[in-house]
Amino acid sequence: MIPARTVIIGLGQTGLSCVHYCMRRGVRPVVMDTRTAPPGAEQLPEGLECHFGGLNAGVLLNAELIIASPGVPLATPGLQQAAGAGVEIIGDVELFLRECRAPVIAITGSNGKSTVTTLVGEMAAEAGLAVGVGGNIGTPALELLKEPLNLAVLELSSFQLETTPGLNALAATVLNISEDHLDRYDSLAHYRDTKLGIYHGAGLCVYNREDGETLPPAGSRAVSFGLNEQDYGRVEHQGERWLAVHGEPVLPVRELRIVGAHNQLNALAAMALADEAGISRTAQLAVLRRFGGLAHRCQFIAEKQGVRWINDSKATNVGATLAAIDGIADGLTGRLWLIAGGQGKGQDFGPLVPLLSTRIAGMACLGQDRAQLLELGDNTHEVADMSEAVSWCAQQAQPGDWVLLAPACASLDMYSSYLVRGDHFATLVEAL
Ligand code: UMA
Ligand code: ADP
Repeated sequence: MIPARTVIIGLGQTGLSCVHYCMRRGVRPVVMDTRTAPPGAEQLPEGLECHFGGLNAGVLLNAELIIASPGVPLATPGLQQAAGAGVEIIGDVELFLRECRAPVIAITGSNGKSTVTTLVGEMAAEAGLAVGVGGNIGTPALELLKEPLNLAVLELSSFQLETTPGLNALAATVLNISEDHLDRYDSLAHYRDTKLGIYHGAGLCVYNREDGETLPPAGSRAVSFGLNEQDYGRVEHQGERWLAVHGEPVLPVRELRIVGAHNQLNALAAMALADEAGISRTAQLAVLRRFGGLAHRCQFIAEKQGVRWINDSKATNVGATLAAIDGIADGLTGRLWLIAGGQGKGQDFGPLVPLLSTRIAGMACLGQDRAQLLELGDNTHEVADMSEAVSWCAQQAQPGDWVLLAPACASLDMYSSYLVRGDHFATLVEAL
């Protein structure tokens, strides 16, 4: 039941999906956004009460239910005040769960979420299930209610988990924890604890035994994935390395199209989740054999004058950039040129320093936080924008070298999303 006095905060994709959901249930919500001209305003139904340019504390205090978009922290003073006065505040995912009758597989982590979410979704479809895939990956969860489902696969950000108290997933995973979103959380521990909320009420917790920060609470029913033989892991078999389940080899790593140890972990996590949903191994392996990876994740763009150009625009934190560099290492014989920069979100870029003196020949630094990157080594170079970054790398690189866009930063200072950033890079490379 949606109460009559419902307030929706945020007019992005999530907020709009919540407005439509309420309207379909006969409730006309009040809409607020802290921005003066929020992007979805033109798509609102006529005559809704709207407050833009800030939150209206009086209306919030009088609400029966507040639905907050992920971009709005619960720590926002107006929300704190309303929560203090006993007003219920939830997010779109909680609203979805209250209506969804299908079991839910829930996926979070600093990196690899979209890859694992897509793998599990494709495995379920391959097994013939009516599966809905949504959440942080791009389709707001409420959109999934439009079709009858027998499984929902949700990618959840820490922002969404803040407002999802009743998850109770069939199986849930925290893939890994590394620094991200420290402009929103006061510490890494706070960010991690928010992510670990995904295990709340889960039938099975799938954790990364290589990363102690992903451990579920004591007493949980749990299984792990990692690179040794245990649970979901790897073994040597017939002279090569295989993915394995409880020590039994199931697929030679060579047959995976996604590369790098991080993607082997992603595949293992996906298998663990899919097993809990009763998806056959045959369906799982068919997907693992054909899935070539998502766009903007270590995506090969072009070879120009013997130089390979790779787009990993989705690397929006340092952990992802490190994984991308590791992932492509096997095929690289020449030097590596990196393009990085954008919004650093309060991260420590220190982990890039050892790479600048070993594996990275030079780094073009752009965007809002480029000064922090420039000071990491002698082989950094300031550029004004992506166009200059691509030209500089093209001048430096010799045949056999690779150029990688893996910015370790969000794109929002220069682009509307990482997708637009990656597309711009690809266009510039194609034009070389
Ligand atoms: N904003 C305001 N004031 C408001 C409301 C929003 O300034 O009152 C700003 C936010 O700070 C943010 C932007 O508007 O910069 C968008 O926020 P939003 O909550 O309206 O976002 P949506 O368009 O609803 O998209 C959200 C997710 N975005 C965020 O969490 C910021 C999308 O994840 C997700 O795909 C979508 O819901 C559907 O579920 C994107 C993302 O960047 C990919 N996620 C972060 C990440 O992956 O690192 C968490
Ligand atoms: P997310 O949805 O969490 O951002 P993606 O699957 O879109 O994750 O991958 C984003 C980037 O993170 C990739 O381009 C890659 O560089 C890196 N990455 C992917 N999987 C992992 C992993 N398991 N561990 C560390 N980094 C990863």
